[in-house]
Parts: sequence; C-alpha cells; structure tokens
Amino acid sequence: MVQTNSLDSKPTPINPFDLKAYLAERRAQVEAALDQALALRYPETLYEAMRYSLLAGGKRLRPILCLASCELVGGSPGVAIPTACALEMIHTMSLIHDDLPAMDNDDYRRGRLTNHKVYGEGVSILAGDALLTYAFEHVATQTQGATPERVLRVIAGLGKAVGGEGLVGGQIVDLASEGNPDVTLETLNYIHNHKTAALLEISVTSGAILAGASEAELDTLRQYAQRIGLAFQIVDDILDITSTPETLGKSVGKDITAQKVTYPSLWGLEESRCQAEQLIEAAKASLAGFGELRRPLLAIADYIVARTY
Ligand code: GRG
Repeated sequence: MVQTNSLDSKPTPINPFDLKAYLAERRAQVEAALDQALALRYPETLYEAMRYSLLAGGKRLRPILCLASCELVGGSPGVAIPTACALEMIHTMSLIHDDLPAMDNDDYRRGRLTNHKVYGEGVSILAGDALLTYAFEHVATQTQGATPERVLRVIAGLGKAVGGEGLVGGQIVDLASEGNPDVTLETLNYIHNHKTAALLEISVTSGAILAGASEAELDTLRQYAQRIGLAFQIVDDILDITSTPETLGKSVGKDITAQKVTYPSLWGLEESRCQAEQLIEAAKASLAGFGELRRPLLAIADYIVARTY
C-alpha cells in the first residue's frame, strides 16, 4: 500500500537485498517462459529468426520490472508472466528493427551477429512483425488470474507504449534528428522518453495493474518508471563512449560516428553521470510510501546507474 506520495518523505530503513540472486532467479524464470512461449514450428525460418534474437540473452530488465511491480502490490508473479514475456518480445523486435540498415545499421547485438546479418533483411522485418503481434496475442490468451478489465488495460497500455505515442514516435524523431548538431535537450528528451522510457513505464505499471494496484499506486510507479527510464538512456549514452564491444555485446562509439546529439555531447560525461544519479535517487524516493516489498525496485534502480552493459 502507498502510505504517502511525497517525494520529500523519508524512506523507512529496509533490510539489505541480494540483487544478484534476485536477478539470476528472475532471469531464469523469464528465459524458461520465453522458450516455452515460442516453440519452433512451421514456417521454421521465421520461428528460428524470432527465437535467435529472443533467446539471445540480454538483461531481461523489462520483464523483471514487470514481475517486481506485480509483487510490490501483493500480486503473485504467475499472473504477470505472459505480460513479462510480451514485453521482452516487443523489446526484442524493436532491437531487430533498430539494427536494420534502414535504421541504425548494426552488425552485432547481444554478443552475436544481428538478426538481418544471419537471416537477411526480409526475414528480419517479418520476424520483428511476428514477435510484435504475438506479444499481444500472448497477453490476451495466456494471462490467468486477472480480471478481463485489467488484461485489457495492459493490452491498451502496451499498444500506446509501442506506437506513435511511444517507441515508433521516438524512433522517427530520432531518425529525423540524425546529422543535426542543433538538436535541443527538449527534442533529446522527447526521443528518449518515447524510445526508451515508454516501454520501461508500461513494464513497471503492467505488473501492478494485473495485481490490482490502486490509481495512487500506479501514479507513483509511473513517476518511478519515468525517472529510471531517462536515467537508463543517459547511462546507455555514456556506455557508448566508455565501454567496449566485448562488454556491451554490440558496437560502441556509434553516436559519435553518426554525429548524434546525446546527453554526454550536451552535458559532458561527468554531468551526465550526475544527472543519471539524481534521477535514480528521485526514482527511489518516489517509492517511499511502499514497504519492504519495494526492495527489488530500489535495487534495480541502483543497478541501472551502476551497470556496465
Ligand atoms: C516497436 C513497432 C516498433 C518498431 C520499432 C526501431 C524502433 C521502432 C524503435 C527503436 C527502439 C530502441 C531500440 C530503443 C533503444 C532502447 C534501448 C536503450 C535498448 C537497449 O536495451 P537493453 O540495454 O538491452 O536493456 P538488452 O539487450 O540488455 O535487453
């Protein structure tokens, strides 16, 4: 239950939390559910391409956030597993399409060749399309233990997060901004609030919706999600400069090569880190009204800013 909505309220002390063990357990649960959700079948080339990217690892942050917020408001994770899988399907399809020559034109993702490098562009586009549509089907047909109203609300939220008011909207402004050195902070925020934060927001709220969260609880979670969402992208921009392909599992230095305006290009590395840390502190503070069950979401917020890949 939310006890207060105030950002200024002092969080009650909570016991230490083993995030590493928590993430490992949740990742294993998500991997098994994804594998089961998308069996290899006819036409094999399509399903092979879908499974190639979906089961290629990755942090599984979005499904884990969904499961954690479900538990935060007292739900059992089982009710949110199909939605958790759907979030990863949508995220994966966005990576497949983002890597295409018409978009970011990348050769590596999650430590292996990108989908179109293995299967060709036509198959990749279709594999992305099939993952996207299957995600919605999966939530609609596989969710058990939630009212139809809650499932419908999640499906509507997913649609909004993915379309013109979400990922696609952010991506098109990103494409239009390429090569323009005068992109403002406002435009940069628009791009990443849509491309990155929108999916993180529905990841956090969907689990809570399925578990029957109140509107006040959802407002609080939305605030948490928007803050970690922007922090996540700032860290992403920093890692593109400071990390290596081996650590990230994808090309680095792409933003500089493409002369893209990023948070570090506007603020510098140190200020970008500082802004990300402030957002994470604010995100954690917004959960002050929740009890011990907020521990995973607090630890995940810290992980977002401390992550190395
Ligand atoms: C969604 C219909 C539809 C089309 C796609 C291409 C596109 C439109 C949008 C681009 C979205 C995109 C790739 C945003 C970047 C988000 C981001 C920071 C991804 C990296 O996420 P991680 O680090 O990756 O969580 P892993 O591999 O760990 O899952």
